[in-house]
Parts: sequence; structure tokens; C-alpha cells
Amino acid sequence: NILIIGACGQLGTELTLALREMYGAAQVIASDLQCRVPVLAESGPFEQLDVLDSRKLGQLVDTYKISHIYHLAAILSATGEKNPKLAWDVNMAGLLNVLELAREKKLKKVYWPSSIAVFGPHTPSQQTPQYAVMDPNTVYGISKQAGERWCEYYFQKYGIDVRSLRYPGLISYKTPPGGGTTDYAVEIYHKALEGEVYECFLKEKTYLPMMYMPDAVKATIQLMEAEAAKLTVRSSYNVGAISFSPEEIAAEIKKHISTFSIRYKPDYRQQIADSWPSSIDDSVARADWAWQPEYSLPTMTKDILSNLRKLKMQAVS
Ligand code: VAH
Repeated sequence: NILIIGACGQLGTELTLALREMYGAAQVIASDLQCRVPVLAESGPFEQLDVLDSRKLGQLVDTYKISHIYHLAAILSATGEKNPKLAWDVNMAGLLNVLELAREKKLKKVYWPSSIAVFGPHTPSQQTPQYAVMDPNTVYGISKQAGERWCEYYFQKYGIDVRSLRYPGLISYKTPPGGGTTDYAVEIYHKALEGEVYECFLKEKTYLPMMYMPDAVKATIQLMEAEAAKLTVRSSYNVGAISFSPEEIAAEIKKHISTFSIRYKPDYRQQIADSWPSSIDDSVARADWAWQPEYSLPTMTKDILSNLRKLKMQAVS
């Protein structure tokens, strides 16, 4: 069976629903500190879990005969800068609890998300390569860089089949964003549909690598299903999809909502965004397990706006 830790987050919600589709709801146990996403608790088993509680984690693995863990719980970049100690504790101790448990219980596979936040101001920012200088200057980025080292260590020393992706900014319409620096690209669609001016916390030409959630879920499942022998990376794979700036996504939305307008009020998240790459070279992922993104900025925007309109109609009907 599969245990998802952090199942109620932006990625967790959609990954849990996709895995339940694939393997059957009863085989996919969702867990989180608390669940604000009713569809998860209604569509299959849910357990309250703090990933720092290694005893309860072990009990869940035994009770549900868990063989695979997707460990998604983390404090993201922006929130992490407001609470560095908590971010380090949750992100590092949480991962080490899961890796240790995988070793003790001989779990089949572990999935853990890394991020483009592992890169820093001295990393080549255009088409960032799989192997590059990494000097992250956020607690979140430091914890992801250290986490990648631990994943590779547990693979090499104990043979744990742990797999990971360096996600760009993930964009989805089903759940609120999780306190990241790329959250503007989620909020902007909701504001546009509400007919409001969007006040963007990043400057207009801040290019960042992004990915639509369906592509991120596809990449995760594709990596987890790939033959182990084909994987040449056991820290974390670069994956890219689209790179755009706030002014470009605003222009794309304007094609659908001509009255939409944006204004810029950069805050502390600008410094975080400036330390990250603008685009990612994911040729290793394409070579090892046939990674291939599907969505572009226009097709993502069309899909999000049409789905959000449907959800808003249902809400009022
Ligand atoms: C964050 N959404 O902003 C996350 C992600 C690349 C960005 O890691 O922290």
C-alpha cells in the first residue's frame, strides 16, 4: 500500500487523487497534520500525522502494510524565511524519519520532492544543468540541497529506492498555493476571474521555471514507474516545462479577460526569486525516463480559466 505524507498540500491533493485512480482508493492512505481538503478524507483512508512523530509513522506503516511512501510534507520557501528553525526541523527531520523507516521496514520505494530552490545566485541561471554549483540562500533551498544528499546516501549505502524531482513552481487551480515564492502564478488566475486588479509580489520581468500540475503529477508517476536500472540520478532530477514572467502570464490572461490588469509591488519574495534560475535543462530526465511536458502557457491558461469558471458556476448553482 501507499502512504502519502502531506497529502492535503497543493501537490499532495492532486497526487493522492491520481494515485487513488491508478491503484484503488483503499490502497492509498492520505495523511497530514490536518485535512482541509474534504475530497481526500471522503475518497479513501485518511490519518492525522505529524511527520516528526516517527513512532506514529512506524505504526501507520505496520497497520496499513505500507510498501511505498510519498513524503511531500515541507515548509516552502517564503514561509520558511519567516520561521527558519521550524522549516529546517520539519524539512530535514521529517525526511530522515522517512528514510530511516524505509531502511528498517525495507520499504519498496520512497518519493521525495526537491525543487529548483536548491540552486542559488552562483548557479548558471539559463538552462540550469543537472549538475551545477548550488549555493541556495533560503532555508527551504538549503534543506532541499541537504535532503538530496541524504537521498543519494541512503540509496548508495542501504540500497533504498528513493526517487526525486526538482519541481519548478507548480501551478494548479484545485487547491490554494502552499506559501511559496511562485504562488503569484496561482493567485493571479483567481483574481482575474474575480475581476480584480492583481497586485503581484514579484517584478514584471522575473522569469521563473514553472509547471502545470497535470505535468507535475505525470512526471512523478512516470519517474516512480521507471525501471530502476535506467535511473542515473539518485539525488533529484531536473524537470522543466515552461518559463515565464509575471507580465507574460498577465498578457496571456488578458487574451481571455480583456479587462484584467496587473500592478507590481515586489516584497521579500523578490530576493528569493532572484536567486533562482530562469530556465532548466532537463535533458537527463528526458534521456533516462522519457520525460516530456505537455502544457504551454497558452494551453495551461485556457485549461485553468475554463475549469475555474466551471467551479464558480457550480458554487453559485
Ligand atoms: C516555493 N512553490 O515557491 C515552491 C517551489 C520552485 C518553487 O519550490 O517554495
